[in-house]
Amino acid sequence: MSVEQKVTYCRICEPMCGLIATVDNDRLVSLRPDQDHPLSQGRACPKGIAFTEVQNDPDRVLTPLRRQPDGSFTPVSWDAALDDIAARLQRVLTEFGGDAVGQYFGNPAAFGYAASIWSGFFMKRIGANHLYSAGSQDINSRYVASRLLYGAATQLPFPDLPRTDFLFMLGANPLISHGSALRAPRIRDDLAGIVKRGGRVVVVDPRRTETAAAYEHVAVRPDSDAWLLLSMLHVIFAEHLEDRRAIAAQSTGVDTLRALCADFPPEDTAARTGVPADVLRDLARDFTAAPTAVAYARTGACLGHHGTLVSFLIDVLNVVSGNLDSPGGSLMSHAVIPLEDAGEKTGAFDYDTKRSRIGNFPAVHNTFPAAVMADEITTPGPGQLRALFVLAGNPVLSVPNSAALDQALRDLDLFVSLDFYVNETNRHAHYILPSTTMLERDDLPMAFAACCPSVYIQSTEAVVKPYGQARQEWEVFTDLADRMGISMLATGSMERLNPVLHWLERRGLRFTPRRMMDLLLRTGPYGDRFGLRRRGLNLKKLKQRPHGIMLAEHTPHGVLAKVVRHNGGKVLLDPDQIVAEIGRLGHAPTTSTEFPLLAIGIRELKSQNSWMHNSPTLMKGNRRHRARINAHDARAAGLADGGRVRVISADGAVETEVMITDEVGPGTIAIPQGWGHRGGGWQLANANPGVNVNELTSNRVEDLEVLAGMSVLNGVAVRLEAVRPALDLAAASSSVEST
Ligand SMILES: Nc1nc2c(c(=O)[nH]1)N[C@H]1C(S)=C(S)[C@@H](COP(=O)(O)OP(=O)(O)OC[C@H]3O[C@@H](n4cnc5c(=O)[nH]c(N)nc54)[C@H](O)[C@@H]3O)O[C@H]1N2
Ligand SMILES: Nc1nc2c(c(=O)[nH]1)N[C@H]1C(S)=C(S)[C@@H](COP(=O)(O)OP(=O)(O)OC[C@H]3O[C@@H](n4cnc5c(=O)[nH]c(N)nc54)[C@H](O)[C@@H]3O)O[C@H]1N2
Ligand code: SF4
Ligand SMILES: [Mo]
Repeated sequence: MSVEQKVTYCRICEPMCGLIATVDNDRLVSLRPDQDHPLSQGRACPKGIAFTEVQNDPDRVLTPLRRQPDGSFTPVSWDAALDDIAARLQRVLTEFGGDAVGQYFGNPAAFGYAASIWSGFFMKRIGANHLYSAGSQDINSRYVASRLLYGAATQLPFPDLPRTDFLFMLGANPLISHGSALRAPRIRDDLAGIVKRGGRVVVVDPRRTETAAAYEHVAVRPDSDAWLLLSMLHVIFAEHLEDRRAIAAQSTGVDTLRALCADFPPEDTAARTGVPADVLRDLARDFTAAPTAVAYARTGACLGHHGTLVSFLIDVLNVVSGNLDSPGGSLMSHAVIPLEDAGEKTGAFDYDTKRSRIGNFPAVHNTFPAAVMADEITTPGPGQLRALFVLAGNPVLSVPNSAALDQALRDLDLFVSLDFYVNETNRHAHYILPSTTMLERDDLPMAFAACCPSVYIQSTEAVVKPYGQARQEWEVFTDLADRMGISMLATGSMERLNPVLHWLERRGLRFTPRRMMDLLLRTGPYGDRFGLRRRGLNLKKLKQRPHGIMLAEHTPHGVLAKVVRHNGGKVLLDPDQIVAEIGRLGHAPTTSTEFPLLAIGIRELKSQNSWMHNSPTLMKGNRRHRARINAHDARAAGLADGGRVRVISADGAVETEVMITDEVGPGTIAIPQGWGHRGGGWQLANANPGVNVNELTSNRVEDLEVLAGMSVLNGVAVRLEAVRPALDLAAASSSVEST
């Protein structure tokens, strides 16, 4: 076989940029941006290009591994691994039932349709009650806000970037993250375009981030956004700036909301938010006066003590200013493959239909807060978690109080990881099952692809065969079900598909994730309806157009009444949960004399959460873990730039390097997340480990956000201590000895 060029797309993060893979004899040689991709148009970031080094990483896990009593791993055959896992899982199920079994679903799993759907079916089939995901460290609060507002958790409004005149962005840094719950591969150009058209981009962030520095920055104190947004709404209502027609047409409950906002004049909240009242008043006036405007928020809004409320209020701003579901405002998410819609109908995205054993948190999408996972493992009694699958996750670095989880994982009767690295989490697993990379599987866009200002779809085939013995995750779950003598599809949400299953079976065909997606695509809004719509889509047609198909330049607006699932198609502005949450504001002081500063996280351009620190290209240039500290706080703690600091919270302490900067104001410290490596496998990452910021965060039930069980990862109260340089210590001890 000769060298080939294969068209594909990146699935590391949400823009899903187009890539061209150069492949030689089924080995990946390189990746480059796809000039012909309608959305990314020849753009990709360093991570996408460096994925070649992940694909070809000599540290990759390429055979099933079994952990030995001494903690080392030995290669075993797939048959040996799966036979043993099936038998042990069956034993746990027989003795304790599904209440003792669970899965943690990591972030990369959300980028492949097959793994997420099939693992979900498997867990449902065996009645696994302990489902967790990266979502409780990321976006579940946003989902709950949508559930309350629209009755549809997966309805995620997003900014119409190409047409807006005013982007009000809170807790997002898209010049580095490339956008989240938003698919805009050329977001740098989109933001520049707003200003070029005479519009404004305002960034509310405690740190003067790359995005804030490029546009207008409003520096806010960490974890105070709820007060800031309530004050903006206060001004809008008090000064009668609201769009009454839009409010009446689109929503119910405005009177209660207006009354609640009355208690938050900006003069009262300025001390907490750090935003002067006149700045905030001007912001409210300018936002409502702009011809079109949109409020958008991401993780910085979701990871504080009131993440659901903050996400909720962002959408409320869009409603009351007349900018929801309209061009240049916020558009309702719109999927070409209506997977979310199917899930909403079958209860896959339910809220609060059950509660966690530890902490009594409402299930979000049938998952509980990952923060309680450690206690679920170690707390005896009915429902104790004993068998856990971790699918594409590294919760020991990503979940609060990682030390507790790191310890608890050792107690599991069965711990299986599906991954291609030995990381900080699965080093405790009984088995690590080598998974395919994104380039070794076919794919179709999922979830956040529906948050795109244009309607676009692309499919990809695998560009290389699985290396070594790597297998797709969905096949592993099918294999396990076969070994356990169960049909994954027979029950629960799949019942509706039974006639299709039987039809396939009669023809000797197996129902696969791909067939399911084809079915959804063909019966969806752009589908060919099995020939009834001649120009409609099916997977075969997508395959013939590898750069994807642009279906409409602009995502439809004016769809609200159709997509809102409750309340006669109207947005609910005063759900009980939100009224109660506003009542809870203001009680807990976030800092104290013992812990006077607030810590927030940082995402870095050349990291992807915890899993790309083994790429030599991304780690070039003396990259290291450093905390960003204001000169004022550094001086108070006796810290020097380049020196070492000990950051101490009520829950733990980490030691890292000091970087003195005015990016953060006094009282705020910013620490990169995703570091603290000591996985068995990734050697380069281990050699430059950094520290795990989640040793500072809390998994105590009373410290989690109430409505979605979100981990509180921003606004963590800490104090700083100088770590004396080794030289000083030596000098000190020798002086002690000489006296
Ligand atoms: N303090 C703090 N903590 C945070 C955050 C924060 O801002 N601050 N952010 C949070 C956020 S937003 C997220 S999403 C979470 C992420 O948390 P996790 O999802 O738990 O962790 P990741 O670091 O993304 O690790 C993903 C793992 O999946 C593996 N992997 C990659 N691709 C594939 C694949 O195709 N198949 C399989 N089977 N495995 C694969 C990688 O090797 C890696 O081991 O972290 C959260 N934690
Ligand atoms: N290069 C790179 N890209 C990534 C990732 C990565 O690790 N590296 N991770 C991916 C993942 S999993 C996700 S979920 C997305 C996230 O996408 P984004 O949310 O856009 O990413 P962040 O850079 O974490 O932006 C959050 C911002 O919130 C700010 N912030 C912190 N606390 C507060 C607060 O209390 N109030 C306000 N208003 N702001 C606050 C932070 O300073 C930060 O600038 O990025 C994705 N893209
Ligand atoms: S921005 Fe995200 S999707 Fe695009 S190339 Fe980089 S990692 Fe891949
Ligand atoms: Mo995330």
